[in-house]
Amino acid sequence: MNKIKKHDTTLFPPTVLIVVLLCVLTIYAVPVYSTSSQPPSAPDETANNGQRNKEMPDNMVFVKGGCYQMGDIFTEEPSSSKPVHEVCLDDFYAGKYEITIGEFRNFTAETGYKTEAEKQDGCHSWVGDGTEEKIKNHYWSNTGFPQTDNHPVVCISWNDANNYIQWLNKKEGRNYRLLTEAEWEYAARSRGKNYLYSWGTGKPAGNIADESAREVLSGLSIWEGYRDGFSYTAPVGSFIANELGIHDMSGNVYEWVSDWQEKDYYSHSPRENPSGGADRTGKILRGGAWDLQPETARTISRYWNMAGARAVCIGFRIAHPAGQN
Ligand SMILES: [Ca+2]
Repeated sequence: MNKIKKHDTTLFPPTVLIVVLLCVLTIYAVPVYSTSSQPPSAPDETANNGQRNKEMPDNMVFVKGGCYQMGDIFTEEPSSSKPVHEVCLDDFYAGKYEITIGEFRNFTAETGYKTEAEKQDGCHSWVGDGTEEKIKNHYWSNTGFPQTDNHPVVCISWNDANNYIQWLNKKEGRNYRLLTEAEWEYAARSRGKNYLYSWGTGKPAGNIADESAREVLSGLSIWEGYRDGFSYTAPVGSFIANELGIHDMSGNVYEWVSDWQEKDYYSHSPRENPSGGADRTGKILRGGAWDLQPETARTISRYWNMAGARAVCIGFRIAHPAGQN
């Protein structure tokens, strides 16, 4: 187990370490909090315009492709986010929001689909103020904390997310998919800018583990002094969008991407449209969550879990290739 550092360099309390182990299973990188970041690239307000397909739904944001330096450009710390390497991407669309409970409910109502949490032994959840356990009767619409149809759906495995997408494609006649990991980071950094969090270089503007969360879960490691007002998940779009118009990439819920994980993948991944490693034991997650240490929400932080894993911190966002309906 890697040492997990928070910003004061002390280790997390044991309870939080357990949460990370259960909720995330494997710390794939060594998250190191840093307030230092390089100055952002000069904004180019027109660079993302002009090629949107008018038939795409409004909740899909066009992202013009390009090349950027993927990985941990902020520290010298060895991690799976090294080495920094150039990646070039085609145009694509990214969901403006994480998939909501209301959207997922449409899927289950129409198909009778049961998630892996429902069919098996539940969903990793919080118990009391600082312990996490897999609770058998916890699943996407019964998570143990308040949710509305506008909240991001959680307790969703990668397999569940994939099944939702296949249903949506059949229903709408499109080619939705998950973002690749490289697309996710490119979009979270507003087309590859040097942003440590998706909100850019300003003060935090997302639902992360904060003072509000610690009021109900005292064992959390939080962003000290920050209060986002949400103890659990927040309705999607509660915070300002990034420069591309995409909400909640840093924080709220971890987002499954399409890539399989692979040790040292960044050392040999292809430059053009990388689509993931060869080790089919786990899928990559990005963006951190409402209940995890704030550094998990960094744009360059990488984690993975089994494709069947589910937890109250895990949901997903959809994507679509450009040039197709
Ligand atoms: Ca919060």
